[in-house]
Amino acid sequence: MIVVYPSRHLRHHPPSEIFNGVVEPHAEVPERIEHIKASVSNIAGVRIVLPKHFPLSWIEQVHDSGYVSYLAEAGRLSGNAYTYPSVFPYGSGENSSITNEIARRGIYGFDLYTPVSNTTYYVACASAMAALTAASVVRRGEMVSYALCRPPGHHAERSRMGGYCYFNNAAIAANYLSRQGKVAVFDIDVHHGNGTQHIFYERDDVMVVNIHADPTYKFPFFSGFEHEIGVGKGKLFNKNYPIPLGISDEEYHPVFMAAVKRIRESAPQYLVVSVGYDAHVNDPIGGLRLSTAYYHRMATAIASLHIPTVLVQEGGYNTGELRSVAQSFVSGFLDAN
Ligand code: OKP
Ligand code: ZN
Repeated sequence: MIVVYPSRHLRHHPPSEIFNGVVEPHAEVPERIEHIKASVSNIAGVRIVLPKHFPLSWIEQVHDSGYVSYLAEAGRLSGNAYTYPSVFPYGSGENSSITNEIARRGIYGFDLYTPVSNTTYYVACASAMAALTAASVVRRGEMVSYALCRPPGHHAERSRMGGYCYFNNAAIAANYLSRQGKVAVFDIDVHHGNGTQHIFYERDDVMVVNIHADPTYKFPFFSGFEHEIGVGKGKLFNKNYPIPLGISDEEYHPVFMAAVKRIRESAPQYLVVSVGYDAHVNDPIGGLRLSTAYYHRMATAIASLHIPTVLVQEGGYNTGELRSVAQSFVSGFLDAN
């Protein structure tokens, strides 16, 4: 398995996140990817590579160009301090003519978890390039590849950052592969991948299947409900499986297998998996109770689909557990193949 490691992620270290007015240390820390990389590099059959460069047009097919340039410009204005949205977020920045810098921070972001500094654009590009590199490996004929994306991506919409995400790495990979045939995205991060849903909501060439903690109680709160099924020709090409907080392997499994069946039935040529390790029992923010061994079982079931698959890293915040959870997941994939 080729594993793509974007080493520039080490330049990304937001100090804090603000939830409901309270400042907390930022959960999305550099050690996450260092632990995952260290553990998977010990598995026989894994080869670690650096991202290759792809044209920026692959980012701009998924993200609004005003948003992409905002990320670069806001970073230059911030210097090496991180700036946060300073007005209440409203609406979407698509085709926005607003130039005021304070207002723009509210247009192009939807929360206070996702600050911008002068390294943000650069590290977000590298993370997207890692996803594209992994997608190109599968396009060349490998059955599986794994992009250790950081920052993560699945909350980033076409023109808004949020949930620690700037560019939607999984959506960028899926859109790239969609030029070859039908694609499915399977998001198993504990949080709803609202950005991926938003980006493909009107498309029938990329099916999006999401299994996550009920957004009534968990981030992103505003999206991820069962009635969100896509619009226009995208109708029925979006499927959400919200699940109650606190559930463990045996209760999760039937829902997971229903999602797998849905993917099998859509018969995609490629699969992109948004992999979060934050549904694990010891994750500090997830709220579910999956075991380390269950990650092996999930990987086996996904690999049994026999669809060329790009794994894209999203969340997972217990830095003490990430080594064993990643090891369980990746070896599940390799054992099945
Ligand atoms: C990003 B990804 C705890 C609140 C955490 C933000 C969650 C972002 C998750 N202080 N809220 O999907 O793993
Ligand atoms: Zn998550």
